[in-house]
Amino acid sequence: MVKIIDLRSDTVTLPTLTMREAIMNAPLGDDVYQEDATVNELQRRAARVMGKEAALFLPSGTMGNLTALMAHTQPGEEVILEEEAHIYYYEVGGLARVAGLMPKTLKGIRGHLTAEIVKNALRSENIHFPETSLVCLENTHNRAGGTVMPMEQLTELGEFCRSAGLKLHMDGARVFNAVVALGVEPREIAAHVDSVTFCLSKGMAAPAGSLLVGEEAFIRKARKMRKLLGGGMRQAGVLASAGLIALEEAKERLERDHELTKRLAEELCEIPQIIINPKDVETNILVFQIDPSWGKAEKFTGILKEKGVLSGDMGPQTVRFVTHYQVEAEDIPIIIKAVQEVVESVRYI
Ligand code: TLP
Repeated sequence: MVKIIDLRSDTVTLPTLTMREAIMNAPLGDDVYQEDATVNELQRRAARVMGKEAALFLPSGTMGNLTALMAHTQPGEEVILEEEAHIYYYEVGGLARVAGLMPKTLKGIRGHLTAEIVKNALRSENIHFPETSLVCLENTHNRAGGTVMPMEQLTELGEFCRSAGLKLHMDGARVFNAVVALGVEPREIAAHVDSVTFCLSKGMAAPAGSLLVGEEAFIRKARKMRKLLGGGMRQAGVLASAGLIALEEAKERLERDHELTKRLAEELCEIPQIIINPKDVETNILVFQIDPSWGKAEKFTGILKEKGVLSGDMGPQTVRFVTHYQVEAEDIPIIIKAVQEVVESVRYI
């Protein structure tokens, strides 16, 4: 049987053996009463790791972001986001439909906003304008290709938002990839923002769950918003137990994922019709272009799938490969060979 190599996303990761054991043995309770010892422990740990006062466990990154938006704002306010931010692009418009917010999108540098970009977009006080109350960042940035926000840029933006009275939320679904790539502590990143969401279910390999961290009063509000959204889970320690393991185990694994992605990029750039600069690859997401003379990304991913490699198309010419726990070093030559065959196959079609 041919092994399927799934590069569609790091969300496809399966839990490790230690996680499965932890799930079996987790002390449980009703988390809506805040009586699940494992959830409480995970929340304490997440807050400590991020250097914030409190944390809240949620079923998904999408709900974590929406909960944060609702806890930071009032309906009718304006929120500033990068134009390809996951919150804007991939969260079903929840910010408008559910939170009642008006998005203002700005183009970042490799997905990342700067203090200057935000400053130039702010409008003066005027009876005609909505209140702008929140700025959202994404670190690492998914659609930009797993790019890491440079620390200096983050520091400046954090300072600017504080001085302008704007709250700053980070969609840190893959913030641990940024931590590993930058060689910093998570709290050094979190220190510049009011809140961060991070996912346990991507490169961290837990089956489900995200955390939202911030100040105590903010998290209290967020807990109510999570309930409103239907995210108050009961014996959620079943999931949180795997999350606790993820926090301990993930760092080494993410480092390896980044190395594999780099190797993939270095080999892919040798293949005619594939446009990628390996220097642009910073973490576990690899975004590349297919030369239009070859055909469309959709055709490329379709033929690649027949060869046992699953990937995603992100635009007419854009393909995404994501490495993760279930991708092995020995898969790299298999992936490269499959891509070579796909590129060459077109001549015969
Ligand atoms: N991203 C998924 C898809 O939704 C596109 C993926 O395969 O990459 N923020 C960022 C930056 C994300 O990449 C994702 C998931 C989320 C939030 C949402 O997390 P979940 O899937 O847990 O709701």
